[in-house]
Amino acid sequence: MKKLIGLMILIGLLTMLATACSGGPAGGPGASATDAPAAEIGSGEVQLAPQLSVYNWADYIDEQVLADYTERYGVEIIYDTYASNEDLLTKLQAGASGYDVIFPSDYMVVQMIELGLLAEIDAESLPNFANINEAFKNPPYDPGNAHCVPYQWGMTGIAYRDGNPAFEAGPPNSWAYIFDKEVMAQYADEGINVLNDQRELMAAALFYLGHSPNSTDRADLEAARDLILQAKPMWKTFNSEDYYSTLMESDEIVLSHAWSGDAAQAYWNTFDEETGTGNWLFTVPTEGAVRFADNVCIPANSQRIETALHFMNYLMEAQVAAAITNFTYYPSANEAAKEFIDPEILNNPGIYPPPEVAAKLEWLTDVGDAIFIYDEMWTAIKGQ
Ligand code: N2P
Repeated sequence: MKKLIGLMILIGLLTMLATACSGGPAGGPGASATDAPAAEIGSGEVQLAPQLSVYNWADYIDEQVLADYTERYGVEIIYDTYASNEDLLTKLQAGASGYDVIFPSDYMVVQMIELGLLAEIDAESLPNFANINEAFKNPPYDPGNAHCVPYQWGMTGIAYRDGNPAFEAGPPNSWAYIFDKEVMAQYADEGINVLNDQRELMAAALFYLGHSPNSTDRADLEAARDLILQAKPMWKTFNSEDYYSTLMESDEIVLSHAWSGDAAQAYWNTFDEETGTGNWLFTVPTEGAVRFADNVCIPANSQRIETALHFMNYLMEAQVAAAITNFTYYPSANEAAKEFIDPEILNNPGIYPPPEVAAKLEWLTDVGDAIFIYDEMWTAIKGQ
C-alpha cells in the first residue's frame, strides 16, 4: 500500500513537472508534448516527451535497443557518447542542459550527487527494478538507489594481441607491461594504448607502485604521475573511446590498457571460424585492478524526467538488458536477463571473473578534495 501511494505521488509530481515543462526543451521542433504518446510505468499512465537525449559510454548499448524503444513508444532518441566519467562531469558542469539519461560509474555517482547534478528517483516505483540482482541494489555509492539504477559492470586490465612473440611466455598480467620501459621495449614499436581516463590510468600506476587505487596522499599521487610520465614516450595513444575498433582490431597496436567488454568485443570481431579463435585476449594484472559498476541516472536539470524514468524502466526489461550484454560483452546487473544472455558470455572468465580474479579487483571510490590533486597530476600527464 505504501508503495502504491508512493507511486501515485511520484506520478502526480511527474505529471505536474511535465505540464510545467511542456513547450520547453521537451518539445522538439515539429512536436509538442501533446503529440507525444502516452505510456505506462507500472499502473500509472505517463505522457512521454517526443524526444529523449541519452548520453552514454562509447559502444555501451546495442543501438537496436534504442530503435526498438522509438518504434514501440514513438520517442525519438538523441544519442551521443563520451570517453570517461570526467568528460561526462565536465559536460554537465559546463551547464550542458538537454541530457536526460546518463551512465556514470560508482565513484562518479558520489561526486555528482554531492554537486547536486542528479535528479532524485524512486527506483522501487519502477516495476522492472525487481529484475535487478539484489547484490547491485542499494550500493554504497547511492544508498537506497535514490538517484540511479544499476546498468552493467566490468573490470579494467590489459588486452593483448594473441600470437605476438612478446606474449608467448605467458599473458602480460602485470602493470609492468604498460609502465616498465625494459618490458615494453619488446613490443612498444608495434603500438601500446592506454585508457584516456584519469582515475583509471592513475589507478593502474598506483596498483603497480603498491598503493591504494584510491590514495589521497600527495606523495603517492606524484609517484604515480612520475611513473606515467617516464612510460609515456613509449605509448602510441591515449584512447578510451574507439580503441578496440580503430587500434586493436585493425592491428595498429599490440597491447592496450582496456575495459573487459571492449577487449571481448575485439576478440569476437576478429573471430575466425577456421582457427576457432579471435586475435585479442584479456588479462587482469596480479598487482590488482579496477572493478566498476555503471548506472543509469537522470541529470537534475533534465526537462523530461518522466520519459527518462520510463526509458530507465525499459532498460531493465530482462530481454532488453540481455540484448545489451549480448552486444557489449559487459555483465548485466539484471538478474532476470541471465536466461537470455548467450552462455558463451556467461561462461567467459574474461567477462565474468572467476573468484581468484574477482579477489584482486577493487572499486574506485570518491577521493573527496584529493580530486584536485588528481586533476593537477592529469594536467601534467596530458600536458607534457
Ligand atoms: C564501454 C565503456 C565501458 C565503461 N566502451 C567503463 N566504465
